[in-house]
Amino acid sequence: MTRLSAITPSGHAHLGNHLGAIRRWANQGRPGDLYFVSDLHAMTVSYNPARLRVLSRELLAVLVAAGIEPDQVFVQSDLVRELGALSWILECACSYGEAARMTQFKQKSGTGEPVGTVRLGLLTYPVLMAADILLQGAAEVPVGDDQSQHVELARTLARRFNQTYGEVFTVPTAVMPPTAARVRDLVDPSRKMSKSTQDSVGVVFILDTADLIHRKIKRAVTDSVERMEYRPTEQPGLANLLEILSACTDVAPADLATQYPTYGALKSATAEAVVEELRPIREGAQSLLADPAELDRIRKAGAHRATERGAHRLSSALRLAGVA
Ligand code: AQP
Repeated sequence: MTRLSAITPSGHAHLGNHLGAIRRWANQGRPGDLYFVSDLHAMTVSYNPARLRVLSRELLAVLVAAGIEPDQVFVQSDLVRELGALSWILECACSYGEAARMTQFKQKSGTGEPVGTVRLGLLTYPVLMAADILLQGAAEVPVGDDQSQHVELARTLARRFNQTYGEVFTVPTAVMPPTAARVRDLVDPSRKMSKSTQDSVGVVFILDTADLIHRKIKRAVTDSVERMEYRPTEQPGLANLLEILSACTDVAPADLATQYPTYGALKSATAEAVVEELRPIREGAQSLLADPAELDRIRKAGAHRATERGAHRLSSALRLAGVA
């Protein structure tokens, strides 16, 4: 049974991506699972093409360096022809109303841009996501609350296609990943650490140097309470640091709070733990990025496998839909 997960190169991968997803993928993934860099999904908002290319490569290197088997990873755009074809078939099986009622579309299209200028891709990308899932025959898609509606759409489209034209697609199920650390921005703990945050001072990137990680964590916002306790609502900055250290050491945040006399001591310990947690990935990713031929080889092999995997589903879907 294949599980399919993705990460979007909307910025550099960060500590939150690592603790909340990548580390789990590497440690708890099963042999048939697939992971991909969803670069096509990064195009629904304004972006820089050269940067997107660099970030996609970097993210592929990070996934492999984190310990995900190279034969389980691929880059989405390497399947652009297959996905483009399947997306069109699925768009023609999807109503405008179904796409327009996606909560994420409503939220992201209501962020100040006049509605007429919102990219059509923002409306249709859940259908592309359905194509990602259905092309690979994924049975399970681990998603957070914000994406479960998209998997529901993929289920609807798979069932509709199967019933209308003929049985081709596995109907996928959204599965809730086990609760993982939700890492918050170090400077503004009211929001989660994000790749696309404009101000990177509060974001620890996986490829940051040890020195930079120390500086960022040292400048993390805490509070003036100066009370060493794990109280996420009253002291969110402090709780974030305790949770990060907990995720790196496997000691409960409340227990950690009793071990450090000052915020400064906690910050030093957290920075040290984060540096060590990220070190093997940073070093592994850097050596892959310094060996473009090897990274290209991994990428090509992944693209070949993923294309082969989906080939019979795509050709059946096209044939049953009356084209090609
Ligand atoms: N701060 C976080 N703490 C824990 N887990 C996180 N994830 C993201 N941020 C945190 C998890 O990383 C995986 C891949 O994320 P994604 O690329 O699908 O997009 P995202 O969740 O929207 O990630 P970002 O970093 O916040 O990117 P932008 O800025 O583009 O929105 C997911 O499993 C996610 O839960």
